[in-house]
Amino acid sequence: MSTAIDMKALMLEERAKRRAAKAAAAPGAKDVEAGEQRQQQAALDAEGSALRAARCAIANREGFTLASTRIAPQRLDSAFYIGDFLMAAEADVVLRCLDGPRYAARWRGGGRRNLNLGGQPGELDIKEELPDFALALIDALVASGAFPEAQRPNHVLVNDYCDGHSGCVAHTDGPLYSPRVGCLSLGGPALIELWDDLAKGAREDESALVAGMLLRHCSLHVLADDAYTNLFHQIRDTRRDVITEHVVNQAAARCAAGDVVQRGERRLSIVFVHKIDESEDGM
Ligand SMILES: O=C(O)CCC(=O)C(=O)O
Repeated sequence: MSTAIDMKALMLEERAKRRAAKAAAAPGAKDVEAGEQRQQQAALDAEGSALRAARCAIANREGFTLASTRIAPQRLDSAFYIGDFLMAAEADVVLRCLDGPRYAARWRGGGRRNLNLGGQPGELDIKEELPDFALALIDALVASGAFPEAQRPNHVLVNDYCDGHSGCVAHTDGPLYSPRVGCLSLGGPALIELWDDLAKGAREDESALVAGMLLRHCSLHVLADDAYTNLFHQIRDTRRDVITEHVVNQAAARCAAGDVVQRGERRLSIVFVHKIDESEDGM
């Protein structure tokens, strides 16, 4: 048996150990990517906080009243359309925050994908704090009178219609929420229709079509009380919306009967509601 030390083998072994230690210490591609995403998210969070600190334009506008944006008398006295609820730069911040790394894995769906902020609709006790960019919008909704303080929105659903044609079937937003929904539109335009009879709506019987509203970039529409509870809203699956005399916000949305309005490549709606918890519904 030889007891001589194999110096070459020892040296090779030592080199291999050093190489392994160096590789373990060097950040891998995944770590670099995670680090970059953390930095990007921190920058977006700062933008969201700045948006909140600055208060959105609408919240600062003197003399603004929600009543002045009511779209029509009678059945629609509880529906409102505000064409310039946000400034374009404010909308950009909101879009960037929604497109940031924090939510990348949370979007669900395809042509119309969605994201819940503030827990799931059925969860009455709020499980998730809302981010600053959403709180900035909520502050503006309350400051503008779109929501009373007692019904401050605590749940946000974001729809991203990213295929240029998807819509949503006729529905009401249901009894889980206070009877008031505020919906901020970003991106391309779309026509929303309000029907007072679901079956007639499905048959396209226009006697049940109460109104249409063209929803433009940066606009807010609010459906409250009767319009929230009793009217069904839908957005057609189409690439072009036809403006008819039923469209009641023509002046505010800069359109006229007979126009055909092309959808954009992408439209987002940010839907604000106040989930009613047990202490509020008396159960
Ligand atoms: O996209 C919209 O403007 C409407 C969305 C909607 O009705 C909903 O998410 O319940």
